[in-house]
Amino acid sequence: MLKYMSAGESHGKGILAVLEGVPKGLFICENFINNELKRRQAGVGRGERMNIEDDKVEIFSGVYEGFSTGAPIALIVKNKDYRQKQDKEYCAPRAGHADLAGCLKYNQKDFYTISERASARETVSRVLAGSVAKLFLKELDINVMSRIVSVFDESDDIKIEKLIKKTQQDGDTLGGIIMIKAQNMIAGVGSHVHYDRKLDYHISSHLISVQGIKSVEFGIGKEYAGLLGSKAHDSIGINNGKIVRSTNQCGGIEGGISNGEDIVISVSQKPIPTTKIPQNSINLKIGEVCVTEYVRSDACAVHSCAVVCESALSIVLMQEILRTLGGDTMNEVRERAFAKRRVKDEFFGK
Ligand code: EPS
Repeated sequence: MLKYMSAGESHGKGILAVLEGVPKGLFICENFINNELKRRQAGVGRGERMNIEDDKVEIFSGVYEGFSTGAPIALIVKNKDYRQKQDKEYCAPRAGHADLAGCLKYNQKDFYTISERASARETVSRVLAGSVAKLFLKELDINVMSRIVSVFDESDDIKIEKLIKKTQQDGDTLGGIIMIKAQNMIAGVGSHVHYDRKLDYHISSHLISVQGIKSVEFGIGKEYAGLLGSKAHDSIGINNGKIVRSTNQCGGIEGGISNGEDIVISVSQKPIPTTKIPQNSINLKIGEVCVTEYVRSDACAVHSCAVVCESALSIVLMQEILRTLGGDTMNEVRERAFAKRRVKDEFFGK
């Protein structure tokens, strides 16, 4: 079973990812990981921090001569903007951020340590682990990608860019909708037998845990609610002796199990709570109303979030494929994946 843990604070020494359960013999391509980290840093609307950082992976453990050894893989990105001491007080919580809820949880009046961990800088860890998962999926010919559907009320790329730049100048922030897809998925991953073995249970819980994500939809998602049962589902047919589906409205998962179609998911990201425009708050130390103080942030992180969501989906797919197939080495996993694919491809014989 694959296990993933993240650690690190936004302005601490760095961000870490630990992956336990990676089969032996997976090629861990450092250039690929660094390229994914670069993709996460890019995108219009990003704040000044991205001009400071140049995220690069340090492979700490679990890799020998470029290949996974079967031991836990620890990956580190060191923060350039590492600050040892904070004299400032952080007492005016931002609505929509973890500031207030975190202070109530720990009964503290300064939210510095809360926001340090809640920060979207943590998504570096998702991309570190997600890059390894993507390399694993590529070995099984599964490709994970994403696309920006919309930002605020715009869906045209050029208009989106203009809108983000204008909003950034105005001191406000934006969210949007992202579509994520896994192509050439193996059928039969996940299970209908228990809630916590359903593939969509794992995918949705990972994606909703990405900073700012407020909804996760599979296939046509909430559009289902407005359709008749006779029109809503992807009819089952046969062509040249192979099972075919007319459409993929369900997004590749039925009954918690992958059905072999592409996995298609849409997520929405809320606008970032840190705005240059001051917002109403209260000073937690003195108990009086005040306005929020601006701290450096992004105006829009939808493009970056798309890369993070690809990573989150990849981690879950790797985890659930390994749960279904098992295997100590990549050779074993490849053989079992091939055998699993044959079930659908040769369902009615060759
Ligand atoms: C981020 C790093 C952070 C923020 C942003 C994402 O750096 P800093 O706080 O030093 O500017 O730019 O985090 C948030 C949007 C947030 O809400 O915390 C990153 O590396 O992606």
